[in-house]
Amino acid sequence: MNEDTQTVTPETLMQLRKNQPRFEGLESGHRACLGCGEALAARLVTEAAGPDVMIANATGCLEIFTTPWPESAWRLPWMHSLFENTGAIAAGMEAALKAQGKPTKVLAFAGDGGTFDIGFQSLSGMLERGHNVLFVCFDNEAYMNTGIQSSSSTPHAAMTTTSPPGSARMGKQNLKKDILSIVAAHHIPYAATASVAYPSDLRKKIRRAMEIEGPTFIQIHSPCPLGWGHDGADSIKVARLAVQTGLFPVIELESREMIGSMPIRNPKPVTDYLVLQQRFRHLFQQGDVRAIEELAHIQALADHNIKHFKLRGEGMDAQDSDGADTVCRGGMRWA
Ligand SMILES: Cc1ncc(C[n+]2csc(CCOP(=O)(O)OP(=O)(O)O)c2C)c(N)n1
Ligand code: SF4
Repeated sequence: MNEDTQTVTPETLMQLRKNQPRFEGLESGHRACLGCGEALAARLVTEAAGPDVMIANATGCLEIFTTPWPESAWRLPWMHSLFENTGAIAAGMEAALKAQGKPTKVLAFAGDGGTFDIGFQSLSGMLERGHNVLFVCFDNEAYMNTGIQSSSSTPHAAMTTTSPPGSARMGKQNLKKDILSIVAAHHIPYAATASVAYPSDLRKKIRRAMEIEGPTFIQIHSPCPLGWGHDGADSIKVARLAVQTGLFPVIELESREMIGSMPIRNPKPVTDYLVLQQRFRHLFQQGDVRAIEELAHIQALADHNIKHFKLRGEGMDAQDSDGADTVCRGGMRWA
């Protein structure tokens, strides 16, 4: 240790840290659509994870809009993996680092198609073998990069190119898969959901998932203006309503036990959320009995979530779905 480092006090270090620019793992100038929830989520995740990570990124929108050859928007070591092997690639990166005496968390990124469906087998293997990997699912509820095909994360009744509404059905017939429970059933130490509408909660969960040794998993609800059919300027509003209606519960599990949830102060009717999105427009056709039944069904799903996860808050709470993250960094209020 030289003389200079000996004179640095903890206070000086703290001040130096405060003066540091915020770390940005994803640079601006990528090619995501206006208001893309996935782009915002990836920026928040890398910001919270810090510079000492490597990323394996499945095929999908995030991979495509950040790396149009020969450019890259990443400021971190980043590797494109296939749809079906992201978990395995991340596990290999982690094992190689460990063998070199540089044990560090590796990040794995995938859309819902690359997590719930096509990448599930290698994700399951990685979790079961206990690799020190944080797997982040950017859940935009369909295969967006190839033209909005339905995935097992697509919510019930949503219109996609492979679940068009018509005389036979009102959009997607099946329910959204409960990936969090499936992942938690691998006995991993930490699994959580988060939303781009609540950046502080999201960052906190990323930091928590990074600290814990072993496989961790975070599912981030990420609106896609193109696939959901809403105005790009409304992405945060739409994401907040998904939480405030109870349709997307924000919860935290440790070893399968629920240890936290974001309370809902005043649950909003699901129609407030659905009506903003063209993928549900068939549910608002005047006089259509099937549409009325589907709306009641979706409301029942939200009510079930609120009851099952005990999401109903009691009075004002700065950290509930109305209070949390109501102020942006610049001091402006979210809509
Ligand atoms: C095995 C395999 N099947 C299909 C494709 C084609 N494909 C590339 S990206 C993509 C959609 C990705 O969807 P998702 O994982 O949900 O991510 P998003 O684009 O929505 O972010 C598909 C189907 C592929 N690359 N590999
Ligand atoms: S299609 Fe959706 S997920 Fe893909 S870049 Fe556009 S807004 Fe983002």
